[in-house]
Amino acid sequence: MPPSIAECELTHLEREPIDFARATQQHEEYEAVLRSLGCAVKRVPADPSHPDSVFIEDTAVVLDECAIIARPGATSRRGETAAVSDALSPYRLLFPIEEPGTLDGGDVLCVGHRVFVGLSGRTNSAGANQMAHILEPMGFSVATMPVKGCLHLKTAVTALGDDRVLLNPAMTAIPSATSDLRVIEVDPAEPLAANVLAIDGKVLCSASAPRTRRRLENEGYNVIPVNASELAKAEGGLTCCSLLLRTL
Ligand code: CIR
Repeated sequence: MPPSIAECELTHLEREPIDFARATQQHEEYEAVLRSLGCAVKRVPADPSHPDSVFIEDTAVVLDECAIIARPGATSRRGETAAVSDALSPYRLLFPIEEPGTLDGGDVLCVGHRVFVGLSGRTNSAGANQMAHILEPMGFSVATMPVKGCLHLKTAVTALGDDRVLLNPAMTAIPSATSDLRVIEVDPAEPLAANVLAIDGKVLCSASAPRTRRRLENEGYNVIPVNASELAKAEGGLTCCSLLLRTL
């Protein structure tokens, strides 16, 4: 993470000072949780000319079959994808989103072979159509979802691992043709709690969302609270600080 994170993009929040040492410590704790779950963590070098580059999720969508290289909706973030393409190219065949499409990885929710693309301030329908053209021949279904009052689709809904999702119904809606997905709703007092990161049945959840954490535990999930308060000041959540890929 570069110290220039202080100049990050902000859409829904007022700028507040970010304590860089604390942000770095929270990011290291996040990496430690990933390692404790069996992940090998590989870092892409921090680039000071890209203040938001710690939010690597937005630069790509990694599936077992391929990786899509995003074309971020914020022009300040377009240059982030080159280093990520280099890091991913040994592992996956890469397909880039091209102009006029824009797409942030944070707007792409994958549940098995179902892919949902949020139409947000960052991702346009040309980007969503390109996703469909790339992925449908590989056996994926691709559908769009609305995004209201938040930055990305995955601020509003994330996958829990099986056919379940954690969702804030005030920010998005599952397409009716996909009503077989099982939905757990966030506690209404915690509107930003839907951004959780599920890894093999364990769920990383923001430490600032204890009520939603209890809801998940009541459903049988093993929840790991993670403190990401400094990155939250940059509108980052738990999914956005990593790209998960299975080594095949
Ligand atoms: C941005 O506005 O692009 C960054 N400040 C935050 C990006 C967070 N990314 C994500 O939730 N996937």
